[in-house]
Amino acid sequence: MNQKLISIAQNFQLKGEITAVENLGEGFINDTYIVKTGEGNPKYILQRKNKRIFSPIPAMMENIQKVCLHIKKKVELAGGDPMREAMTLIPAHDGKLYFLDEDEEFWAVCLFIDDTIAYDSAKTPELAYAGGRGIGKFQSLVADLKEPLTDILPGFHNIRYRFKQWDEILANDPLNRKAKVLTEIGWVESRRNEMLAFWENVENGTIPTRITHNDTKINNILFDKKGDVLCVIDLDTVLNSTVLNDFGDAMRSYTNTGAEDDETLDNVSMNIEIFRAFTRGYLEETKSFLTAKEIEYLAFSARYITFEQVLRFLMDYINGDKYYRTKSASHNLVRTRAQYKLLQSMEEQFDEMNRIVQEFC
Ligand code: GN1
Ligand code: MG
Repeated sequence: MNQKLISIAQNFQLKGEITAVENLGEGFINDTYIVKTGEGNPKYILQRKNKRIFSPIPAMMENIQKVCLHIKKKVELAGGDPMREAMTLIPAHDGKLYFLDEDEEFWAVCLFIDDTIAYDSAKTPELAYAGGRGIGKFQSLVADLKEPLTDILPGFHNIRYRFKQWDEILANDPLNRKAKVLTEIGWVESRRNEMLAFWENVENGTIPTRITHNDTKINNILFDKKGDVLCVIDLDTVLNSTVLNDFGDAMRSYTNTGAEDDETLDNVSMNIEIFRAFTRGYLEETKSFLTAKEIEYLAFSARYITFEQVLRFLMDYINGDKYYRTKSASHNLVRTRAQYKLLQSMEEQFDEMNRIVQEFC
């Protein structure tokens, strides 16, 4: 067993003796492990937080703690179980929400919630409906959190900022990859004005900003065995932004009939029945507080976030794969093409997506 990981975990206020530290999941950004502490004791999630992406990490952990404590309070008031329906951060022995190791890497621990299921895709409308309610409920639970959050990811879902990065990276073209992807660059450029025009509504306040999750992939939600959403996890990206990011990013993962990095493009398309079910669940929880503008752009947000992902994967490919963890030299390009196929499918079904939103709002 990895002695280094054990000694890192020992810096946190854990119950019992550590018996194992094992790899968990395949995150693109953080390194994640499960810490076991023997019969009768809880399990824990240990993560090395990526300081090259989230900065500063202590402020990020404060953001997460504010959101967790707020949700716990509301779950308790509603008679729920705050240890299962909200994440619980475990402090280090010095009371901090992180531990800084000798290599200046940041580590954090939270409680592992047992008896839950995380899915990588939404195969049934029932699961998508439950997922929609879960994200909607998360947004309504944090809607009245008044404490300010630190922006530890400036410009995260801001397409103006993403285009600025894009223009710089394309101008540098460090590995001379640009010439190989002129078609793909055209996909991004031909949508530049449309995407910037949408984002202007957020910049000028026509679309309000609220506390949002910003990484609502289906595997960032824990379901219980009955198929209901128990707890929304992976709160690194909680920020003040638009709820549309959460809806859009969820649709990017839930509705995809293929994988995010599918090499067989025929596998990839948007499943409109999954879109319908998620939208129904989401609006049940949120239509009481969403504005007419937010509802107007709900369907478009799926295109927006999927477009942004095409741009981010392609930009990372051109930049030499510095952001996302990749499994091969072309991985980011494969992801780009697969996400573009999904985007096209959304564009084709856009009228129907808008009709569905109207049906449930
Ligand atoms: C990253 O951390 P993870 O794997 O849940 C990324 C998201 C992307 C996603 C692509 C902080 O999410 O924005 O949409 O990969 N997170 C960050 O699947 O960049
Ligand atoms: Mg994440």
